Amino acid sequence: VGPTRRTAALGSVLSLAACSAPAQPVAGPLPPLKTIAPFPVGASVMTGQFDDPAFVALLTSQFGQVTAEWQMKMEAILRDDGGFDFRDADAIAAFAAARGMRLHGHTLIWYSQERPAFTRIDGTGKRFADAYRNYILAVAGRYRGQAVSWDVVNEPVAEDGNGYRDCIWRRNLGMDYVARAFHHAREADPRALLFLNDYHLESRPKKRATFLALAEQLLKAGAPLEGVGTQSHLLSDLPPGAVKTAMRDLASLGLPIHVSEYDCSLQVGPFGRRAREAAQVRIAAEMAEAFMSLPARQRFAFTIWGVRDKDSWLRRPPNAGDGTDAPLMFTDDGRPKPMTQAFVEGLTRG
Ligand code: 9MR
Repeated sequence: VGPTRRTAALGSVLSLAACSAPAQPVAGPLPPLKTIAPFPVGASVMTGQFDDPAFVALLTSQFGQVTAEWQMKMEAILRDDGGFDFRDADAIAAFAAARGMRLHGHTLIWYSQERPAFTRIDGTGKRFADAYRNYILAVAGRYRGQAVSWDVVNEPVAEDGNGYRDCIWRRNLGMDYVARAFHHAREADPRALLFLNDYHLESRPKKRATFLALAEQLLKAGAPLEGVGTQSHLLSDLPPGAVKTAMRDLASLGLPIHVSEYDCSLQVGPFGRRAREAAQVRIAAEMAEAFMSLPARQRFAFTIWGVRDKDSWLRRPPNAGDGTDAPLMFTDDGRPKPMTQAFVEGLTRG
């Protein structure tokens, strides 16, 4: 029986090692993120999640701010006929208001949100410019007094950091589309803090430099740019130190910084699940330390792009890979993870 049992035991060990088990939850409780961090901690949300009591309980106990994951974008708000549909956006705003959570607006102008209401008037000059202004006034105006901030322009920098993206906004308004958006947002809401937001600013120094150059041009031209958003969709291959260097560069403008969409994917990284999880833990600690090293007035907020791993966009097609990614701070059943513990501990070391 000996060998048989040994083989069976070995077999079960191997199959355990081979299956990509979700990250182990942290043993023992952690203080809620919103009580321990000396800055607002946010999460992205979708209205469908509000019917899930476990989600709502976890969200409201851990986070003090929300961003709509997609329902305050043009794709949700702007109908093909040019009319507005604010139902989902209003539901998110009402949810936040009812629970005393801050609302961050995301996003007014994004290259990827080309909608029929605009493609129809492509190339019409003043007509296009008027519709552009009208859209921003309508959306930012609707949440005036409630949204504390807006991502006014999202992802303007080219993927490789070489200049700026081509898009319907730029083709019609020139690069001035960015400054215009900020002026219109200011007109709509005199008090919301206005952000320029982009991603891969940690992993691509060139993209970061181009992003910062745009921010500087905007400031020089008198556009009401008031904060920089670094999405921080990180991969577990990010080398040590990259986060700190990026944070220091981004802080050089003196503006508040929003880590606006943090997650850390295990789909890319060192060989093996364990090594990737270890990198994810190290990166979470570095993020906390880097954010804490900013002067308090520059720590606008730290937002995580989802709550539980199963809520992540990286678990949904077409971005799900093999379906086992675990990029967020809580397990599928709502428990904090090693990366969460590392983040909390990193807060005290910044
Ligand atoms: O996670 C978001 C996903 O649910 C939406 O379908 C998608 C399109 O609206 O946008 C995703 O969020 C993106 C964010 O708005 C901007 N930065 C990248 C995010 C992940 O793709």
